[in-house]
Amino acid sequence: MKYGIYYAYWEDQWKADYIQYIEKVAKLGFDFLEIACTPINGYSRQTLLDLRQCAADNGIFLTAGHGPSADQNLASDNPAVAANARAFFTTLLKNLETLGIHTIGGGIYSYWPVDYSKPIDKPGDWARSVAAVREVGRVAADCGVDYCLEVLNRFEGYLLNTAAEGVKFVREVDVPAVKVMLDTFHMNIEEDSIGGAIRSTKGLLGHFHTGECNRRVPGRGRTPWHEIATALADIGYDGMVCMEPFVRMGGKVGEDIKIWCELEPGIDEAKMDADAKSALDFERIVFEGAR
Ligand SMILES: [Mn+2]
Repeated sequence: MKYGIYYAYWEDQWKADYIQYIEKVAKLGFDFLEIACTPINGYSRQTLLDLRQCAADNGIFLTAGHGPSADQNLASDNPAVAANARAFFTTLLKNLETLGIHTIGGGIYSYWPVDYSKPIDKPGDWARSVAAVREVGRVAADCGVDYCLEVLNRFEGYLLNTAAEGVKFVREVDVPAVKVMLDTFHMNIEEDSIGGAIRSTKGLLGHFHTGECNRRVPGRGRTPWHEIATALADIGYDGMVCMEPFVRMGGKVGEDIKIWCELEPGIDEAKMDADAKSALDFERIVFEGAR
């Protein structure tokens, strides 16, 4: 297994100076850093190459996360929006190839956060999204990128709420580079059995997010980590485990993640670093111990 963390733990916007986080997480002992895609299509080729080199120089690799905006929605019934979304992901995947990134994950079959003031057409969006993800997934394969569809809880998405839906969708897409992605925070809300949900994705699981039920760092809450680690071992998952903690209010990140209380009162950057490091140690013990 490889262990990583999402940069947005420390930031309140969906973009940042990623160089500082590459250096930070390498020092903390992580294998990889997950970055947000929001700024990537605006980067020059040199900036992409500089980021890639920085990761290599620090002995880590990068993965990508993305919550598509409404105009990047592959499932849209508006042909102009769907075309824009396909163009966005095609450009993005080529940029990820330049960055040396081999994994993108998130609600990259829909958009996020969903606007529930509008009517939802799940069957129509599902069919449109399967066709569009098949097309984009082939581009991903050409770029050497696994296109990982994150199963999200009902309050954040409506197309894939359970591992069973993720598996069904990925089988319909039927492109090997398109995989299922699970997240312990979302599974806690939607799955009868977290271990069972993980086992149901055998052979199709491409990426894995960890966090407690309230998105604090792994190991601080009541998430069944032993059950999760055992299930991942049972299906022979040897991929990436990316912790995705969010503990601070404020900014676009706090707004989109819905952080309305102080989860770690008075926390500063040094304490956040120490918490990330101890959560990394916890994950290595629990996940490697189950294998
Ligand atoms: Mn996640």
